[in-house]
Amino acid sequence: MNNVTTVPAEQLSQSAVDVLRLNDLGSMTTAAPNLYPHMWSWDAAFVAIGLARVDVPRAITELRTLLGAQWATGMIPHIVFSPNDTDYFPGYDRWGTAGAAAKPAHVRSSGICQPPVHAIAVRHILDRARGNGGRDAEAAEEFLRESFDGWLAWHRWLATVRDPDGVGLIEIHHGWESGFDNSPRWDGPYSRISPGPVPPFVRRDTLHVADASERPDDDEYTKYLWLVQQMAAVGFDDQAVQETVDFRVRDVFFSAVMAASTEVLAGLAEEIGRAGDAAELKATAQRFRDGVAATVDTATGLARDYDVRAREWIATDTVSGFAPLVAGGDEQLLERQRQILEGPQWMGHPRLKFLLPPSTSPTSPAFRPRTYWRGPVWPFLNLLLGWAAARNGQHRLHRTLRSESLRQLSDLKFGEYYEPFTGEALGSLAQAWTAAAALEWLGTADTLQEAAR
Ligand code: 2M8
Repeated sequence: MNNVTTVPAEQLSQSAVDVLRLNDLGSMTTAAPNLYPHMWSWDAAFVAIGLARVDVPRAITELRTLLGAQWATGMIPHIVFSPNDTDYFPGYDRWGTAGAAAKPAHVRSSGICQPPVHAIAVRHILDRARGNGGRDAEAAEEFLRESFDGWLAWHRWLATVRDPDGVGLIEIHHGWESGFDNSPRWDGPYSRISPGPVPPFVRRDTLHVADASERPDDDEYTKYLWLVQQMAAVGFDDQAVQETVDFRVRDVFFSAVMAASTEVLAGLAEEIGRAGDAAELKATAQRFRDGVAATVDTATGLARDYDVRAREWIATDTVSGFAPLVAGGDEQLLERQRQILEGPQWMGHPRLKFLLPPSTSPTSPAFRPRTYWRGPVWPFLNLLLGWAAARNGQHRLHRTLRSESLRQLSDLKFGEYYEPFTGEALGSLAQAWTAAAALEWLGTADTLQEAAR
């Protein structure tokens, strides 16, 4: 294998495994040791992808734990709180989900969701396990059959409750649901929110990063908590939340993950003889691919979000503009997107340390190289883009993302995010999904890349 790490590949692999062990609470992996001492939904999916490279049964356990927190509606919550006493804020009590009718009584979770990467993770587990054969293969096949209805319910809930008009775009009710918490994408919608009274709070996140300015500010947090309060006030009831919450946005990147993952789930359905479900899922995937493609601004070539409350498009120079590359679809659109992504405003920007897309383009006035979702490079996202590039047959792009990611991750810090120009690891170190990304990149066979040479 032609690895391009600047440390021996075995050392990177071992360090990544060590990070996953450090975060391992037994049946769940914390997103990071101090800053995020609980399980996050889409982090868990990436963690499972990484774990599948080294320990298939443990990868299965990760997804089983997450699915065990599924609400009666089908929603998979964005945080599953660990039983440990931690100083994460807002914790379970502050979420106010204890009285939510749809939450199973034994589950301690938040009341919102995150992008559905999970079926993609199941696919990875199955493929690795089949490669290993024996007990791994048996366990993965069994897990697929056991968990399929849970994933199906999750995708159906998203496709109906979160796309009530059937436009092929997922509506979110909090920036946290996007996973791109304080991205410039949400500045417009948040600027229109005037929070009501929010009980006093003490943040903990700023204690766990070297510099508080890398995190969202207090005004942003007040609005984050206000939205949680609004949802708690109506018991996190889907219909009531939609009618009352101040933040209603169609998130194009979430929708792209939905399209990609639903297509994968359709494939899994076929494998276990669920032809009717497979047909339904394929149609849903197509609806979301179309929905994502329809957001593209023909002038810029980038996809946009849509603010439902303000009835306006949200056009930003953020990496979410490449949602069609994740969703898949029309060849011409994907080719244009790939050219923009590899061009001077993104991966080809002359000041970049590594040829990897920053979360906001360095040419945008909104770009902040050290501030969370406003500019830094996020390794897990590059893994997702790489996976999609391989699926799209864009082997050169896959090869670049892989080799540059492996060089970036050779610092062995497994940063939550990276300063694009210096390559400095920022936010939390020993971030679980970053370690998982390293393992998956290391394991990705070069045959994909050879095919393109
Ligand atoms: C960040 O989000 C959480 C809130 O959900 C936080 O800031 O406390 C985001 O980067 C999100 O995408 C990620 O899943 C989470 C855990 O890594 O951290």
